[in-house]
Amino acid sequence: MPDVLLTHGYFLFEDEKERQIMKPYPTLGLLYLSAWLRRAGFDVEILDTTFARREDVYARLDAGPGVLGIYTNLMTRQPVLDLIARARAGGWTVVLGGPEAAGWPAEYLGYLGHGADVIVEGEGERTMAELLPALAERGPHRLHGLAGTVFRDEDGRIVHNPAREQIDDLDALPWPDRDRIDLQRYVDVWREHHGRGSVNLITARGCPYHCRWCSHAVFGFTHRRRSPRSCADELELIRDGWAPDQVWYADDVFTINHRWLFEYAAELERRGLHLPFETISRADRMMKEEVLETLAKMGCYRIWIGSESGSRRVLDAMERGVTPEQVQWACQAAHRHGIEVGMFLMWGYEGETLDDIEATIDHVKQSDPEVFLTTVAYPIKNTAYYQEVAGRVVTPRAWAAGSDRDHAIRGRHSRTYYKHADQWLRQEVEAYRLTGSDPVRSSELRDAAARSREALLAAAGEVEA
Ligand code: B12
Ligand code: SF4
Repeated sequence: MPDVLLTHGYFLFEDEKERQIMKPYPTLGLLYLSAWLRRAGFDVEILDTTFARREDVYARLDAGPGVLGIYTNLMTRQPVLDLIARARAGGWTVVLGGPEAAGWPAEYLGYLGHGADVIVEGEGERTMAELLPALAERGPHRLHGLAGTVFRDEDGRIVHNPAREQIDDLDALPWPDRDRIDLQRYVDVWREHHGRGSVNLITARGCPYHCRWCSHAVFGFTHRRRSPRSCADELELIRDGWAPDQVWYADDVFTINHRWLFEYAAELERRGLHLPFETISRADRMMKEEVLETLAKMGCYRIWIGSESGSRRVLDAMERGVTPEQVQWACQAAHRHGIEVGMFLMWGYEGETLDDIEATIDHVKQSDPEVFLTTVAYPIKNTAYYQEVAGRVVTPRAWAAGSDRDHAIRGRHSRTYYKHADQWLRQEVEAYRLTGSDPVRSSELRDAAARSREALLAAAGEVEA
């Protein structure tokens, strides 16, 4: 039996939508954790659920108890709860980490009266390395003083230990244990479905910005970077080990530090290391031609920009710190350098009016992204947005059956309203794009957009629960 079995609750084949998207990546957090613990001398096994069936995972759990560590995020609550129940029934000690469990400690520790034993808040590496021997010596109910943990004492009371200090020097971290899972399968799935195999890596941890709806549960508001050399070394290892056609830098804001970006680009060039990639950033951290030029040279073929709204008023309410004009400039600059733009948009943030929706539609036309994804705002536990609307948050399902994504906000427009907003946006933008090339289709789409707008107005009286 290993000292710890690490797993997560993401089952790709169980989720119809995820199967359609078919862009799986392994959970880097677990791979980092494994690498750190193994270097410290622990025996670690990873049970990667992405391509697994539940029965196989249950069979592994039934094979004998030990310490089970589970990564949690807001999409995997139900499978994680099932894993906890199964593991506890089989005598496992269950430790949870990741952004979700930290937001709901009482629920995860108390689920059905036999929830998880310990929750690790924040970075997992150092906490877990202390926790494993502590569990062996003291058991799960006497962990007082073990920084970064939440647990139940012998009387069932929840004890929050002090926060764990973060790792200053990210270069001191061993690289993620990619060879302990079947990473090739991820690359192959990507290649089969999208023509290009892809691997994820991160060059930094944490984001110092304060967008009110964004979860900072793991890294707080810090920002720490790895050295360009270390990142380039890891990229070489990825290239040599799995030969992907591209990579995805899963950073929060890839272009946050321009000096680092230029140094990293120079390092890659010096080594002749050129792997196409996509990544995400903020428009205000892209406001230099040189940044886009550098990204293009490095192989960036698509940049995702968190645009959220075309209304300055709404962006200010979100404390986003970016203007629509900056986003438009960044999109145009990306296009000038042959980089595609992906855009994230959010409907229904506090205070959004019909004028703001119109502004967003206009903004998307001006920005002209190749792809844009929309979502209706949902307050994630422990964010500033959640605190602001907490009194109006309605959960349509029992906690164990839902997720933070289901959170409705009493008094806000209905989902139908936002569905019409979405159609209106898509039709209007497509009509605009086709104005010159296909005027007939463009005019049909404009009519459809007008009907969507009317449908939205008709639904304006309906509100969420
Ligand atoms: C990359 C990413 C994605 C990728 C893929 C995820 C993947 N498999 O890599 C994609 C684009 C698909 C994605 C989608 C979504 N994501 Co996302 N994503 C991220 C992002 C930017 C990086 C994840 C990462 O690699 N982090 C680096 C590693 C090192 O950190 P870590 O995973 O947190 O692990 C550390 C600790 O958590 C802890 N730890 C982790 N596991 C364990 C286990 C144990 C036992 C222990 C003790 C400790 C521990 O130790 C690790 C090392 O220190 C994070 C933000 C972030 N910076 O972390 C958001 C984030 C995880 N995503 C988030 C959200 C909301 C989503 C979506 C719901 C968005 C949407 N509207 O669709 C979807 C859900 C998708 C899904 N099916 O799960 C939220 C989650 C909030 C929450 N409370 O759960 C985050 C935190 C973003 C945010 N700031 O709000 N995401
Ligand atoms: S949304 Fe992006 S920029 Fe804003 S706080 Fe979150 S990670 Fe940082």
